[in-house]
Amino acid sequence: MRMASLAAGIALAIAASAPALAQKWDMPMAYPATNYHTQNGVAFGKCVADATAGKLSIIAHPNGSLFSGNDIKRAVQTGQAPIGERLISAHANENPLFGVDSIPFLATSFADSARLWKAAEPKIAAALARQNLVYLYAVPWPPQGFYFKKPVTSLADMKGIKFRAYNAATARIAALAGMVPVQIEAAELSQALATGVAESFISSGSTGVDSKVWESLKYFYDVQAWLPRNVVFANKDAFAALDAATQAALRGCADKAAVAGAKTAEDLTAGYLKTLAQNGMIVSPPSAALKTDLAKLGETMTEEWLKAAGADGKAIIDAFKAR
Ligand code: PCA
Repeated sequence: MRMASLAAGIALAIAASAPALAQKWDMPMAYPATNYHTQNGVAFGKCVADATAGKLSIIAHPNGSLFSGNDIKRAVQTGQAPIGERLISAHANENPLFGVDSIPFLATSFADSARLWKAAEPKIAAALARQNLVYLYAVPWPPQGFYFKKPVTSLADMKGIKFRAYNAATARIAALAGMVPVQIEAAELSQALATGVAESFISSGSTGVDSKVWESLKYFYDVQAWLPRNVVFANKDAFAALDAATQAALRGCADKAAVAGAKTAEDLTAGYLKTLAQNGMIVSPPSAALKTDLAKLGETMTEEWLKAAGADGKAIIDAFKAR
């Protein structure tokens, strides 16, 4: 008994005198463990553990298991989680700048998405900083296309369909097309489609494959509307409490994760559409009429976004268009 408490006392004294205790950071994430964003986040955590010789380890909690997607950002802001990953455009209601990556038909390729993000990144980081968050890195999803049960050749064909939305832009598309929007996290998408709560949506081939969407839907239109991003951020106080070397390790690994994640996304894009087709979906480009309708919708939504996002928004778009 005495020996045991003595040993415990010594262990405590050693731990307390160590320059910094080994820390574990739980990282809530919203997408499945097999998704490349999650795997990239796990690799980021391993990079941090290696760079800090185990002083900081990051434990990924995929699929909304720790906090559901929509709660992750607030959890990190309030310090309930020290770090997390979230689809940033889902928070465009807090700040229109968070929706810069979801303006229809503005940046539709990986190269353009990278240029747009480069123009937006400092302003996004500053906006997050005002919310008690430290921006670490962002990774794009593949281009967004439409999933439907029946063939759709114009906007008029969409009328009345229940449309799963994941941010303000997708809800706005539903409204402009006369569809009925329902907000649903990716983790609940399969179930929503199976039960008929949703009958259509816009997303990447990645999420279509994750959700085995062919079990409920038949048509994918590769309209390439935009490439939204997941952002990884830390709680400002948790970050500030780290020593300088650990902060630098986080930053360095974040920069690597941004590059690796974007490359993986691009490498996987064609394969996702192939998998959809192999499972019986009809994968095709939009009809000429649908393309025309969508271009108009894109113009409307670009104007609306510029109005909402003000001078900062305009500066980003101008920088993006300047090349
Ligand atoms: N997948 C996520 C966001 C964008 C994407 O491609 C989703 O559908 O929730």
